[in-house]
Amino acid sequence: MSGKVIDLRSDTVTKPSPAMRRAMAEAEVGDDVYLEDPTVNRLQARAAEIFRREAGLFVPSGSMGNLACIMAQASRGQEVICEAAGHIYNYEMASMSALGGVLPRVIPATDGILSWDAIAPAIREKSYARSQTALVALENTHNMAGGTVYPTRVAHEICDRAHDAGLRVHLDGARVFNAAAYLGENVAPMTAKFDSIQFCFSKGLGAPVGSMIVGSRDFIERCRVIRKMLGGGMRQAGVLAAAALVALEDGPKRLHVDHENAQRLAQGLAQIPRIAVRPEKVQTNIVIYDISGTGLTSNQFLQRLTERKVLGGAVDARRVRMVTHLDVDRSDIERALKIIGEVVGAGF
Ligand code: TLP
Repeated sequence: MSGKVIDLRSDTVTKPSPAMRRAMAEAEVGDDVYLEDPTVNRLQARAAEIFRREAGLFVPSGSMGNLACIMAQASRGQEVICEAAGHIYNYEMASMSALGGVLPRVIPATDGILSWDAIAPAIREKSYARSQTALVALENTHNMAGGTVYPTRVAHEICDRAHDAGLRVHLDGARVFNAAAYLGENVAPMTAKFDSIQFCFSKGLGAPVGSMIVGSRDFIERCRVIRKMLGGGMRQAGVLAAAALVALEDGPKRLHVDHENAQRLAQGLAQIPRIAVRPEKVQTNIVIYDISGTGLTSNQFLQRLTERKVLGGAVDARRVRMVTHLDVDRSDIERALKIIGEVVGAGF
C-alpha cells in the first residue's frame, strides 16, 4: 500500500509547487507598508486587471479580507445579511461582531444560494429602534453547501436590487475561480456588480498564503487602513506575493481537473452502501456526504479513515466534507474510495 496520506480535508492543504518556491526565492521585495514591495504591487495590479477593478490589496487571509471589506462598508451597530451556513458567519471567529461591531442577519437558503426574494424581507425598515442593514454578503462558491455556484444572473439581480435599496454587496469569493470554471465564464463579468470582492490564493489556486481584495481605489485605501489596524500590514511580503502570482496565472486553468475528481469521488461514494450523497449537486471541488447510515459519527468515521491515511473533515456529527485539489490525483481518489468502502464495510 502506498504510504502517501491522501489529504482531502481542504484545498488549503496544498504545498507550494517547485515553480512557486523558485518564484519565492527570487522575488524582488521591499517594505509593503511603505508601498515599496514591487512583487506585491505587481500582484495587486494584476488582480485588479483580471477583475477589471481600480485597485487590489494583498491580505494575509480570506478571513481578514472579508472582515476588512465588512468593516469598510458597515458601521458599528449596522447589519450584514448573509446565508446561514456562510463562512463569514460560522468560521471567522465572529469577527464581524467582535471586531467590526456589526450584527449578522442570517437567512438559510437551499444549496446556500440566496435570491433577492429571500433577502428583501430581511432588510430593516428605517426606524430609530432598528439596527440598519448596510451590506449583503454572498459566498461563491458556497463552501458548506458543497461548493455550489451562483448563477451569474442571480448574483447580478441581488446586486442591482440591493443597490436600489441603498445597500452595498460583498462577495466572499474565496473560490470564485472554481465558480468561474464551473460556469465557463470569466471572473470579471461574473463579479462586475459587487462593491467588494475577496478571493483566496491559498485554496484551489494552490498558493501557500494569502488573499486579495479588489474594488475601487477609495475603497481599497479604506481597507488598507483597516488591514493595518487588524495587524495585517506585512513588510517584505513579496516572497508570498510571488507564489500568489504563479497561483493566479496557472491555478485557474486546471481547476476543472479538481472538479472532475470531486465528481468521481461523489459518484464512487454513491455506490457505497450506507453513505448518502447526491453527485448531481456536486458542481466544483467540494463533496459533502452523510455517513449516519453507517452507525458511526463523523469523528469515528474520520478516525478510521485517518488510520488508513485518508483525511477528511467533519461538517457536523452526520456529515463529512472532502475537498479535491492539486495535490490529489485520480488514483488518490480511487484509493480513497476503496478505503472508505472498507471502513464502511468493516463497521458492520
Ligand atoms: N475555509 C476553510 C475553513 O475555514 C472552513 C476551508 O477549509 O474551506 N471564505 C470561504 C468561503 C472559505 O472557505 C474560507 C476558508 C475563508 C473564507 C477564509 O479563508 P482563510 O482560511 O484564508 O482565512
